[in-house]
Amino acid sequence: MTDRVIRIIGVPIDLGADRRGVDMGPSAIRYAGLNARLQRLGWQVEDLGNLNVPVPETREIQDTHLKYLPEIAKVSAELTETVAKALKDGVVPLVLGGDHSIGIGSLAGIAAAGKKRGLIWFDTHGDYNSPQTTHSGNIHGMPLAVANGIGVRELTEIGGPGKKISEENTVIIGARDFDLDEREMLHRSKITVFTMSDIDQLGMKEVVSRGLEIAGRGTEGIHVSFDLDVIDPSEAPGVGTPVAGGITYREAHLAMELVAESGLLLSLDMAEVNPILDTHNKTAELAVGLICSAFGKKIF
Ligand code: B3U
Ligand code: MN
Ligand code: MN
Repeated sequence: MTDRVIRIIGVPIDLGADRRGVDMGPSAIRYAGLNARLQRLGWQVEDLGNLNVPVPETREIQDTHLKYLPEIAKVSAELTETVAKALKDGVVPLVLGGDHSIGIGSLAGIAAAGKKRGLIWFDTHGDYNSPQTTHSGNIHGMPLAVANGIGVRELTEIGGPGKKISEENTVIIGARDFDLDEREMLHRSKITVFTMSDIDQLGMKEVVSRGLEIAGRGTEGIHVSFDLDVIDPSEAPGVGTPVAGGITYREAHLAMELVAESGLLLSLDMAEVNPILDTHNKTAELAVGLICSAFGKKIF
């Protein structure tokens, strides 16, 4: 693995979420020792620093169904180019959020680079809202829908027209909180959803194995987009929107270890770390631990 390079791309954005604080996620994750820990695993690390993201105080909300749309569209377009370039350069993009609107640029970048990849989306939420179904108007509740061509053109056409994911190769794991119409839309899609109930019944190992099989079928590999709020708030308190009943610390690591073992992982997002709600950087440290597990760290 020593010849392989991870390129870190920080996106300090909280415009897609109601609560301020996730803009500090990239800083907290780096502070938790990300770069050195990846190097110790034998990776070469190139840290690009952070993309330029405006702060909400300097902007006004124009559309309450799509808060900060122009700003998020601009950041997403820049992220799209940065991810596409990383893939063309043959390195592994690691995108640090920031709120989960970062998924728009990551997936558009992968598609723009001409890669057919499966997707595993670890999240409490479906992130499958449209401007019509959203209750919050927050774009971090929409990135998966946007990637599937649902929503306004300012977002869906970033990186070129058309869908950025293949529904048949897309899997959500850990879901437990949907908006009603969002749930309906997901039911109508070909996206596979493994809820917390599925994890309770089947176990994380089986759920991730099935997920990898679905995401890996006929693709060159997979992208993993990991929203830290999928983990139970008792173990990951520092997230934008904590919801009780999440996966455990060990289940999260098991999932990442299985992803690493599959050899399919080609790019990764880590989203929604909120240092303001965290205790002693616990959630950011967990994020780094999970990134390391995904990139090959073994206990023994
Ligand atoms: N579905 C809700 C809640 C939510 C989505 N993503 C997060 N929260 N982090 C919404 O606002 O769309
Ligand atoms: Mn999310
Ligand atoms: Mn979430």
